[in-house]
Amino acid sequence: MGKTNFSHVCLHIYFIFPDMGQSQPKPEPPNPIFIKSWREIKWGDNQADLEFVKNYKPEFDDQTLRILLLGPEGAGKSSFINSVQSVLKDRIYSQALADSYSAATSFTREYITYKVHKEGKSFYPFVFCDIMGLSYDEGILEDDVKLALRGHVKEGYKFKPESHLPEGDESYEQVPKPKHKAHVLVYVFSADTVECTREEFLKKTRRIRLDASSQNIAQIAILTKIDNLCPEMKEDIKNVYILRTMKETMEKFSGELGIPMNCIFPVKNYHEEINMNEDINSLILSALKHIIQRGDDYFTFLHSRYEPS
Ligand SMILES: Nc1nc2c(ncn2[C@@H]2O[C@H](COP(=O)(O)OP(=O)(O)OP(=O)(O)O)[C@@H](O)[C@H]2O)c(=O)[nH]1
Ligand SMILES: [Mg+2]
Repeated sequence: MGKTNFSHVCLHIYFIFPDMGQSQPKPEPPNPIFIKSWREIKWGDNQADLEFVKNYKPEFDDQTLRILLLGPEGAGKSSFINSVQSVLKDRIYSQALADSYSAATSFTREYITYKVHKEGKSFYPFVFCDIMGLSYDEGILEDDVKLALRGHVKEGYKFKPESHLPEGDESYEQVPKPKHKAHVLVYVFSADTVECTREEFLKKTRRIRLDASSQNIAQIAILTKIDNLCPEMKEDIKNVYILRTMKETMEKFSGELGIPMNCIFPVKNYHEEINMNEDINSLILSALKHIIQRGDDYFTFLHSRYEPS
């Protein structure tokens, strides 16, 4: 009794001043919200990308890039078409009807091709084909997507979830012209539901992907609704390439559909805004530029193929 217990005193001091003595490196939290920026984007500086799109001309005369959008019901396909038009017109534009009611069934049912107006009587050399949404049980049939890719579906055809467009139907194009075939297939998925995409649905999409690949059609994916992914993104979409959750979502999507990461582009569509926003434009233009470049590569491929005489 009365003796000072040295180790007891040290322990006491340690609890009061835990950092005393040699400083320990602080361990990283296991799942940091932010990571190192991994894709370069010049926020708000859109002039170069805008010029690229405005000056784009296919090398081979008379060609128009046909961009077919495919994705789940309510993923934002029609909204993406509107967003592209808005960026190019520099004002909110909504030609393709988007639905704000529910995503239970596809709002877009017809096969509609949207030209993008440039100035005067001229149009951009690319068009967007909006089709009915894909679903694991209803929605557009896999066979109808394959027909659309090959240019067999005539403008205005109303897709039926119960039966595919039969050969001989008045909406069936017997001998499609090359310009009616899809040159780029764009998968449109909503970033906030990628996690819960059902296996049946993924299988269907993978089969379509294989079919498109067998025809060498260029393929790109866009992930919409990034603003719904997490509060940090809602606050500022410039966080897109530093948020861990966004990268993980893209990696998951890439793994499940076999689409390389450098073909996946996160976007936020214009859906509630009444004014243009340069950051939203940056992401839309980044996606659009890559869609055009991929499509153009496909044109080059078509023209450089060896044709036995
Ligand atoms: N928060 C948010 N909502 C979006 C975004 N894009 C689209 N939406 C909303 O999502 C809903 C569905 O959008 P649509 O463009 O109609 O989707 P769709 O893929 O064309 O749907 P279907 O034609 O039914 O297959 C609408 O209420 C849009 O306003 C986005 O980037 N962020
Ligand atoms: Mg639609």
